[in-house]
Amino acid sequence: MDSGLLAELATLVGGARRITVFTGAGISTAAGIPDFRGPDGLYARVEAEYGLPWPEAIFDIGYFRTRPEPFFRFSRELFAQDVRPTLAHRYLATLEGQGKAIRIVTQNIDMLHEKAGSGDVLACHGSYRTARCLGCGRAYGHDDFAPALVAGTVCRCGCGGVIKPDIVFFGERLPDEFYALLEHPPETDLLLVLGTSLTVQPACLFPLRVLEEWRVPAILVNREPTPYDRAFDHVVHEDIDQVCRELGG
Ligand code: CNA
Repeated sequence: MDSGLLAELATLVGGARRITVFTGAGISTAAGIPDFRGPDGLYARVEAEYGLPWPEAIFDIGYFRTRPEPFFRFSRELFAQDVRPTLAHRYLATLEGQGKAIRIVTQNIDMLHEKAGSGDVLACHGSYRTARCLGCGRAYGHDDFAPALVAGTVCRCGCGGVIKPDIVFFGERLPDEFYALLEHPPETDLLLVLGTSLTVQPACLFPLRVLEEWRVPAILVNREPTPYDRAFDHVVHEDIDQVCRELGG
């Protein structure tokens, strides 16, 4: 990164007491989890590889009810390997350790922010922490269905129904807490957006609402341009880990 820009970003992060962070799949690609829309992303290959009628069907609730196999095959990619937080996940946890209030809203379902030690994380698209049977409604904890995730097989309840991890699929509502944040974005000194194409609604509206409400400096780090680059004061089209490393992570 250009040294002038680096100095400016370092000053912004160093001077902020409260930082709102919005993350997407790009913060986890260095951990070995493919993103959706990047050049090597999941959507570029799943349609043919998993026999899907359209790429997003893998996370479509209507499609999942008729054919859950592709989703569990994808889940295996996440759980069959030892996925660890990236340098950027750890950097955010370190900032919190320095006494800053770091409020993270993530679109990711991989739970890597929590694994890195961040304490204030809203997974707005849910996670694999809990699950529910689509047949009888029985609730499950992660350990109950983890073996099936590792095996890549469809998780089944005692009643025969499919157990669906509490991930927000296309066609499902986001958690109430997300809509509350959208209405009242947390007070903040700086907005940091990392690794997202900013194309999935309504999640991608969150950083825009933060800016509308608080008019604070905003930094976007994403390899590729997004539809909202112009809303940010600083846009860095580089690797997230590299940027965080240069910032002292
Ligand atoms: P996306 O649409 O796939 O966009 C990811 C963006 O990250 C792309 O624009 C890439 O250019 C960029 N990117 C990838 N790697 C890097 C890197 N190392 N450095 C900088 N930029 C990088 O993903 P979004 O998060 O925007 O879309 C939201 C979806 C993706 C949510 O519903 C997620 O649940 C879902 N998703 C999550 C995961 C995960 O939990 N790790 C993985 C894949 C998809």
